Amino acid sequence: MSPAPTSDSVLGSLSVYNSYDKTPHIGTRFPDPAVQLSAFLTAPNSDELIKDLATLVSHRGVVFFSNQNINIEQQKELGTRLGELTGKPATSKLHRHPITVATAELGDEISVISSKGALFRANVNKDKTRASNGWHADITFEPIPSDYAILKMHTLPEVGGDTLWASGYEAYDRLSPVFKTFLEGLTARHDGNFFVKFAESAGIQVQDPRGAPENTGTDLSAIHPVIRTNPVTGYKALFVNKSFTKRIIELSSDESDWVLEYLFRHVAENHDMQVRYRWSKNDVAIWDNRSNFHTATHDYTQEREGNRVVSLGERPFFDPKSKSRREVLGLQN
Ligand SMILES: O=C(O)CCC(=O)C(=O)O
Ligand SMILES: [Fe+2]
Repeated sequence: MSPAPTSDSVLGSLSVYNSYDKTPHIGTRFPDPAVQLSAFLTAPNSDELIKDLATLVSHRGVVFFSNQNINIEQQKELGTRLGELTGKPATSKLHRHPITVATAELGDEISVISSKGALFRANVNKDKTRASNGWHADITFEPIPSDYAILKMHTLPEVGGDTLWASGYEAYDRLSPVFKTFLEGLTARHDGNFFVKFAESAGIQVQDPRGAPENTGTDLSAIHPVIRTNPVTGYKALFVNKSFTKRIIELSSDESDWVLEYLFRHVAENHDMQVRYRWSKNDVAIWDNRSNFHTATHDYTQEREGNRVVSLGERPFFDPKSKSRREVLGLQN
């Protein structure tokens, strides 16, 4: 049984705008370019709109807006307010990526996602590895990882360069009850130290601290629960990803490799818990990094570029009393 379309109770004040679900489990789109995020920032009910947007993103995983005029400063403001209005710690600000150079034209709180730039294409597909190796959630190597990310694409190839997202809620919900229980007791090490190696070879300093007092030092690794509770929805999500998660601490290394391999395939191979977005110029995607995964598609040769803001949330936790999305929505397993 698939879920009912996203209800007005989840859309809240955004239900006055036209929107539709891209798939049953993940992705909602506001197709009308008259709906502008920049206008949400100054509307009389601005806080209500932005809080409801954060709630919608947390429920639906990723939300798309068409042809947006939002500028860099506004994108940063939106990134900050999404988390602030949904209760994140006051010390969690916008992330400064370890290899974003402070002198970058747009400042160190913007990641330029570019087909030309070396930074965010570091290690990507240079060995012609499988495309499915790219699945990740942003910066999970940080002790305080991201709540929300906002990406606006301004330069696109005529065709190609789609982005895919997968639901961590649905990934959790599709596991058998005993496997769920087994995973709920476990923690895993996430590692982004390839960025340190990259910084050394490029002769740049690793940013420190990186948007929260806890995100400091040059060992880019952290231990997080394998199943994580999203504090906005209260739902449980799978929280290991192919790019950064290296080891389940409580298992032997062989067991860990085997379980992680299963979980990475579970995310990459269940295309019925994924959504794929074909970008148009100045489209914006906003996603919740706590309970979703995403991956780029390197199938084009023309230029492609966008600007990304990644905000920081809470230290990941697992609440044994939290519920599964399927349980709450009354969907059968
Ligand atoms: O380029 C893309 O499609 C996605 C890049 C990415 O992983 C991100 O913006 O966080
Ligand atoms: Fe990413």
